[in-house]
Amino acid sequence: MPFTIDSARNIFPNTLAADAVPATIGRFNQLSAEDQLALIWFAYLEMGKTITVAAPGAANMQFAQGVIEEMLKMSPMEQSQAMCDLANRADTSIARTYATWTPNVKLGFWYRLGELMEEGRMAPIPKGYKLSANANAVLQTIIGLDPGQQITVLRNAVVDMGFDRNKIQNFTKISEPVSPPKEFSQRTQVKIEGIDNSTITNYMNNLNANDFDALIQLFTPDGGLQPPFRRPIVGRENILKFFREECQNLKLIPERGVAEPAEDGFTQIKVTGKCQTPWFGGNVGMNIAWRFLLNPDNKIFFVAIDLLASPKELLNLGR
Ligand code: ECH
Ligand code: GLY
Ligand code: GLY
Repeated sequence: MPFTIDSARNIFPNTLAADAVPATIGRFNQLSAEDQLALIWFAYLEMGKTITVAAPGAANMQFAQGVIEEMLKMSPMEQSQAMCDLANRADTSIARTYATWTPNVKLGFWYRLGELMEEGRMAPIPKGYKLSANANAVLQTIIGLDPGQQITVLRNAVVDMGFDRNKIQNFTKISEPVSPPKEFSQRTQVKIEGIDNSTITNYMNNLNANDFDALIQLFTPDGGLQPPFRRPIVGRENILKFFREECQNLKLIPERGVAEPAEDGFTQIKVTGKCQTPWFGGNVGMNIAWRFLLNPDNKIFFVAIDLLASPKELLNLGR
């Protein structure tokens, strides 16, 4: 039977993903808006002791600027309400605008609000706010996760806030501009123990160079890409859009892999290694697996990116 995107998702089934992330997000979503915001504040402070987040680029911030200025004019009570509305996914004009932003714009917005809260220009999480018992339990879970999982929980919490975009008519996404790919002289070449497939190395090198036009050529027209904890994105046009909106300035550091024949002349390849986000740079190395399915022409029919449960999983290349 020929592969479908659905059947391709099951290659290398014993890959252990960090299920703690969706489980924690599920518990987080049950909390009140006040608890959610305070919990993130405490988690952010706690993480700040060991890892530093980079300031968002100016290009990224310009889109959030209007809402930030609008909020600066509000009374502290109204500011707190606007933040709760975002966490509650309420139908307000700010929560609608927020919904149109790509993840990096949303993260940049909260980064700036955090700064303003510290400066006393935005309503803070009240000193001595007492988390509910459930919220405190979620906070303790987050503190116990490894840094790559912690920042994934925070990112997902921020991405999920705002009004439901599916309920907005004439929805247009607001994204930071795409910077040009790296000069050839500036590019790096990965080396992956056990893998000498040109599609795989080109995938890593093109993504590291922000060369999304070259990168997308490696996929079949009906190919799919499954980011961590998400449904597959299918078709070249959609995948290219995802690369431009969410994948600038990532650093992929694949370490080792295994390649083996699959049905119908396809090849399945699993690679493990690290990935860094521009938000935390070398401070946080996420443990990642890439599960590729290549067609007989050596094009990518499917790739899943998994956030691994533990560093031990980096050595798990069996089936
Ligand atoms: C404050 C209190 C009130 C509420 C809030 C606050 C602010 C919170 C802030 C949080 C900032 C969090 C950040 C998180 C960033 C996380 C980034 C991650 C990136 C992961 C990327 C991966 C890439 C994988 C991929 C690979 C591929 O091969 C293909 C593409 C792709 C405190 C005010 C809210 C400010 C900055 C987790 C894994 C490898 C799939 C992308
Ligand atoms: N500071 C990281 C970013 O703007 O993506
Ligand atoms: N940019 C990270 C992700 O899609 O999970």
